[in-house]
Amino acid sequence: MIDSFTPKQVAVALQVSESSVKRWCDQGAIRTDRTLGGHRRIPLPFLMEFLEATNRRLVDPSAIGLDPTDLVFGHGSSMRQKQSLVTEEPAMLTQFEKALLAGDESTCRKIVSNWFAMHGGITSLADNLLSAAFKSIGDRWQCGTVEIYQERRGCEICCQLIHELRRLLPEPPGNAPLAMGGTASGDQYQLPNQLAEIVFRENGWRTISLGTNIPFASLLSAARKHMPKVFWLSVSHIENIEQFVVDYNHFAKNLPKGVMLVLGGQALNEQVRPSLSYSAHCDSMLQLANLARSARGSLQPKAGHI
Ligand code: B12
Repeated sequence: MIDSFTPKQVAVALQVSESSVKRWCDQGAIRTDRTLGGHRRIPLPFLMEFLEATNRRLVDPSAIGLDPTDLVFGHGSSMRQKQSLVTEEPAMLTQFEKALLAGDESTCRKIVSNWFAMHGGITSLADNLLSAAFKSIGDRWQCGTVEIYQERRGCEICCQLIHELRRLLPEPPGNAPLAMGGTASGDQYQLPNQLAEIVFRENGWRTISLGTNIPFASLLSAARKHMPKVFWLSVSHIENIEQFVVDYNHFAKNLPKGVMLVLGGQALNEQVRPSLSYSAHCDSMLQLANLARSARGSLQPKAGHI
């Protein structure tokens, strides 16, 4: 995976001068590491942070070893193609789905890294690449044109890649607010739960993912023990709706005061949602990221109270 870059590489990737990048490093706009010899090095997560904070995109990702046009078109792609990476996303999605079904982990890794870098974070990767690819795989599984093992192997590959991205994120500060979550009994869906965790982490939260398929009583024990500011519940599958509503609402009612309960997942349709009590519901990881940012902002100590 990608590690860290020199100011010169980053300057070429952003199509700005090297001195601008060095200035941003020295001003703290781009968090920077130093080599033993004192040279500036910019780790990928810090570059991502900068892109997101300043609403910039990589103009030439190949300067930091990423080149989606190579993946989509093969070598020798024209400058015009390089300048319109966003319009190539449908082709990347098709290629990703193919690679997932073929079990081609290395192509999947390249596409995931490129998408992550192009968008400066996990949300678009989750909403526009992973969710879309698995939706199509699910439809093909239903039609019988995809083997069960191909779908499962695709999930294994993605779990692995998400784990690798997680390692790239900076450690949250010890005093950051805590978000905790997981899935309830009968829900075995790992990807959305892992992605929700990374969204919080990427937005400066400490996180505890409890994993999948956990009885509500045990989710409640975890919340009481660790007292998170936010508890996310990812709901992709409900075995018995009536039972779920009873168990869920008991859980929600008994959560310690002050814990914000945030729901998401494709099983929470219009039929189920009105019967549940919660603090917020998000349809996408983009919405969750916005919530994570604003909830964190409202928890920051005010000036003079530090
Ligand atoms: C992979 C998969 C599985 C795997 C999961 C493996 C694993 N280790 O995670 C396994 C094998 C468990 C599985 C089993 C089943 N599956 Co399945 N599965 C899928 C598949 C292909 C992909 C789901 C996925 O992981 N997507 C990737 C995530 C990232 O995307 P997402 O779910 O769209 O989530 C996005 C948003 O909803 C939101 N979001 C999601 N969760 C959360 C949480 C929070 C907090 C927030 C804020 C946002 C959020 O953000 C995400 C990113 O945009 C879907 C197809 C599809 N259309 O999704 C079928 C699908 C969901 N499965 C289906 C079925 C029928 C089943 C089974 C009932 C099959 C069976 N007969 O056994 C079982 C039930 C399992 C169970 N008890 O949990 C059907 C459901 C049909 C329906 N509407 O009822 C689908 C739609 C396939 C299909 N086309 O028929 N499945």
